[in-house]
Amino acid sequence: MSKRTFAIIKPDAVKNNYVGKIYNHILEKKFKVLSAKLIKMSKFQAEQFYLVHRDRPFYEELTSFMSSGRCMVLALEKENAVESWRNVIGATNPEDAQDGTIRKLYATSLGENAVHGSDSNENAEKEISFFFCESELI
Ligand code: IDP
Ligand code: MG
Repeated sequence: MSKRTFAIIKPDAVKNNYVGKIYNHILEKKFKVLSAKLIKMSKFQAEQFYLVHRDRPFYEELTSFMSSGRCMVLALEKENAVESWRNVIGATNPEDAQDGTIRKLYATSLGENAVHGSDSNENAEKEISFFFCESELI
């Protein structure tokens, strides 16, 4: 189970037409896409997904943004997938992200930072099952 992670191409990146470019990063870094779909989260779904941040000052801004438009959710597979994907996306704040990372290349701001990546194997499995049923992972 340590081979899977969960990614979101966030509403800013979808709006800015970066889905194709970000998908290319995923393929070039040799992740296997087990499933991907374009969705629009409800405010409630965004609040549930980010429940761990409910006491943070940016919770309202974050959940409004994440439910503001279409995003792409993906289940990815690779050896050491969680850490590997975090390295590909870069630091939370695009200003701190290393050159060549997705957030450095495509993020709009700290809040609207183009992509999501799970932070642990346990959360990856929780997040995958938040959006996908096991039979969709192929
Ligand atoms: P991560 O996405 O790199 O794991 P987290 O700290 O888990 O970063 O925060 C979740 C998301 O909340 C970030 O990706 C970003 O969209 C948003 N966020 C984090 N910190 C701030 C902030 O200080 N202001 C506004 N939005 C924030
Ligand atoms: Mg996080």
